[in-house]
Amino acid sequence: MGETDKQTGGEVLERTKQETKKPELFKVFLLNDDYTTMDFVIEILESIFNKAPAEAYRIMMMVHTQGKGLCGVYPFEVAETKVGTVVDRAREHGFPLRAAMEPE
Ligand code: TYC
Repeated sequence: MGETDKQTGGEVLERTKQETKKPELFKVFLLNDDYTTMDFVIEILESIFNKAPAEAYRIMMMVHTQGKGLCGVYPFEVAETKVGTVVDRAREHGFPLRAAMEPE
């Protein structure tokens, strides 16, 4: 029986917990490597992270020069799916590109 379903003699108990929880958000990063092409990373940023070309280029160069770059902030399942899609797409093309997620 859930927190909101407890009853006493026909009366519903007062709710003590917040009814809806805010989704926990996760940052998704791309990580640098020496083999993935810059064009492929830009394509990933445009197609998976919905970035405009100039922003995709900026993020790609951030990863290339700083080691990692923020691609977006998403609820857990969305972040997890994007990381998986990046890795699947990269492996299909023979690139070692990696993505990571961490709590916001
Ligand atoms: N360092 C790569 C190169 O010189 C380019 C690159 C950028 C790779 C971003 C991965 O996430 C990455 N070809």
